[in-house]
Amino acid sequence: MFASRKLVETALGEVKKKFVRVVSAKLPADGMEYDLVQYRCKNLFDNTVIGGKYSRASLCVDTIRALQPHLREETQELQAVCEAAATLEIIQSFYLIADDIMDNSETRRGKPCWFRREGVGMSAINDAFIMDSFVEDILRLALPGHINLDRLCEAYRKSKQKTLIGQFLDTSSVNQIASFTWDRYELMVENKTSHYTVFHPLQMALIISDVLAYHGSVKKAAYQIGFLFQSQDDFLDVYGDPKVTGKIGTDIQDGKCTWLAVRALQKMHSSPKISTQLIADFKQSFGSSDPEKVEKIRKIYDELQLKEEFRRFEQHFAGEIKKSIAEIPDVIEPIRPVLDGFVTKLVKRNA
Ligand code: DMA
Ligand code: MG
Ligand code: MG
Repeated sequence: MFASRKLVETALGEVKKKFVRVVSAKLPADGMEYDLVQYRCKNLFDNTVIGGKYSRASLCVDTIRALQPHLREETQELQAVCEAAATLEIIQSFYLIADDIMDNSETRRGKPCWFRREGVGMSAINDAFIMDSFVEDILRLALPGHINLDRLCEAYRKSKQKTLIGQFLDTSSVNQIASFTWDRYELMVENKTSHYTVFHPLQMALIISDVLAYHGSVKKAAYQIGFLFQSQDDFLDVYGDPKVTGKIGTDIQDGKCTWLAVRALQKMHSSPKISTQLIADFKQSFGSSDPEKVEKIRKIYDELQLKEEFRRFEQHFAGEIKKSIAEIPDVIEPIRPVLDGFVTKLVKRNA
C-alpha cells in the first residue's frame, strides 16, 4: 500500500463535495432538478470513484511528499495537493465506466459494472463524460492561484488524448490475430495504460512541485511500470480470482490483444514441436463467448505453460525496471524510492 493512501481517501471526501457542488451549480439552486442532480452526482461518485485501490492518486501524493519533504501532515497545503491528486481517481472512473461498456464486462470492484446498475444503463456514457468535463474545475478549486494550473490542465488534456488513442488501438485490434505482435502490444499499452497510470501522476507531482524540467527523464521507467501493470492485468483476467480482483475476465471472449495472447501466438509459431493444429484451434476458438471455446483457449494457455512463464517474466522485468529507476537523474532523485516501492508492491499482485 502507498504511504499516502489514507490521505487520498480523506481528500476524496472533500473532492466529492466539490464535484457535487460544481456540477449542480450549473442549475438554479431552488429547483427540483438541482436536488436530483445533487443526489445523482453523490451516487455516481460513491459508486464509481470510491472503492478502488487509489494507486494513481497515491503515487502522485507520495511523489509530491518525496519532492517536498517540508509539506507537513494536517496542513492546508498538503490537503490541497491531495485533493488535486485525487482528481486522478475521477479520471480513472471516467475511463473505467466507458471501458466496461466497450468490453461488455459484468463486474468491477466486486459489484455489477456501473452501466449494468438499475436505472443507469447507457446514461453511464454521459456520466463518464461528466466526470471528465469537471476535472479541470476541481483542479482549479483545489489549487486556487497555483502558478502551474494551466500546465496541470494541459497535462491532463494530453494524457487523455493518449489514453483514448490507446483504447482506439485496443478496440481496433480485436480478433486481429495476425497483428498480435510485441511491438503492437507495447504501443497499445503505452497509450491505453502506462501514460495515465504512471507517467501522468508523476508529471502532476512534478508540476505541482514546480519542477518543470526532467519530465522526459522519468518516462522510460514510468512506461515500463505501466507495461508490467497491464501485463499483470491481462494475466489476472485469465488466472486471477474474481473474488480478489473484483472483476470477471472478458479478454478471451472479447478477442483482446493481451500479454497472454501475444505470447501464446509467438510460442506456437516459433516452436517446431507445436503442431499447426494447435494454431488452427486457437484461431477457431479465440474471441468467442461460447464457454467451450473459452475453455479451449485456457487449455492452450495451460499447455504452453504461460502461467509459469508469466511469473518468471514478472520477476525478471521488475529487475529491469529497477535499473531504469536508478537512471533517474540526481536532481529528482527522491522519486526513485517511490517508484522502487511501487514496483515491489506490484510484483506478484493478485488484485
Ligand atoms: C484498461 O484496460 C485501460 C483503460 C484505459 C481503462 P482493460 O480493458 O484491460 O481494463 P480492465 O481489465 O480493468 O477492464
Ligand atoms: Mg478495455
Ligand atoms: Mg484487463
